[in-house]
Amino acid sequence: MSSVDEEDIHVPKDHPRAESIRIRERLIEGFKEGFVVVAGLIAHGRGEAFDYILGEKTHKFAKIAEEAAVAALLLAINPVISVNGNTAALVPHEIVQLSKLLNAKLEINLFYRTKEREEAIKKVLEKAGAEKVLGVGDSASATIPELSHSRRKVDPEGVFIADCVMVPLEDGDRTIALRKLGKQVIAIDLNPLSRTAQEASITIVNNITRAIPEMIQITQNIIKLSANAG
Ligand code: PTJ
Repeated sequence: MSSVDEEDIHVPKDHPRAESIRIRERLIEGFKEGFVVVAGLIAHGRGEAFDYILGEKTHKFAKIAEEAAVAALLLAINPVISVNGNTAALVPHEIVQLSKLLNAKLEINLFYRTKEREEAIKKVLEKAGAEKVLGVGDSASATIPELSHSRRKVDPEGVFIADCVMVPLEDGDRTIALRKLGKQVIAIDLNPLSRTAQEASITIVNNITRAIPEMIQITQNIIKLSANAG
């Protein structure tokens, strides 16, 4: 489920690329609603190309990384999931569900930060069930040293004090800066050669539209196992 009503998207069901087109349409809708940036559409095209080459499926290496990421987030004292425009467009319900299961905070962090986009993404997440969204307006009052762009602004209750941060679909600078601060960084990035993918502590080379639902499943399995063991 996305923030966009699937009924509004007229993709013929029998189209051989129907799923890919539907996913693309979510970005377009997010763009029309003002919370996805033009560069987000370009980034999606790059992701699509890698996904196509990788066979549009979850590889074993991705599944292992997803399991490691869930374990790291469950073991963290202050886990945070960072959300940008593309993530909000592609997996709003799933990212909220995962944050609740993992007891991880949700923080908006944008490369192209504007008040309007922050508010729009906050609304998308709240509509998807989020109770608290960090990083909006004046609450992003702390700063990550060494970063000159808007991603340096973080929430003192969130990324600033986090020991483990998941950063889906990011550019590399912040990952490097967060690692220098001693934080564990989990990347979701279809480009295994990107600086984010190369610099993160754990890199999930998979489409976020598959990775997050799979991480939900992995978390639910772990919770069930520990309930049975306890
Ligand atoms: O919403 P903002 O202002 O924070 O801006 C977001 C973008 C995505 C524009 C910004 O973070 C950016 O410019 O990112 P990059 O540097 O283009 O990196 C995005 C990475 O995500 C690229 O390596 C893409 O291959 C990858 N990617 C794109 N779509 C997906 C993806 N990885 C996983 N799943 C996808 N669906």
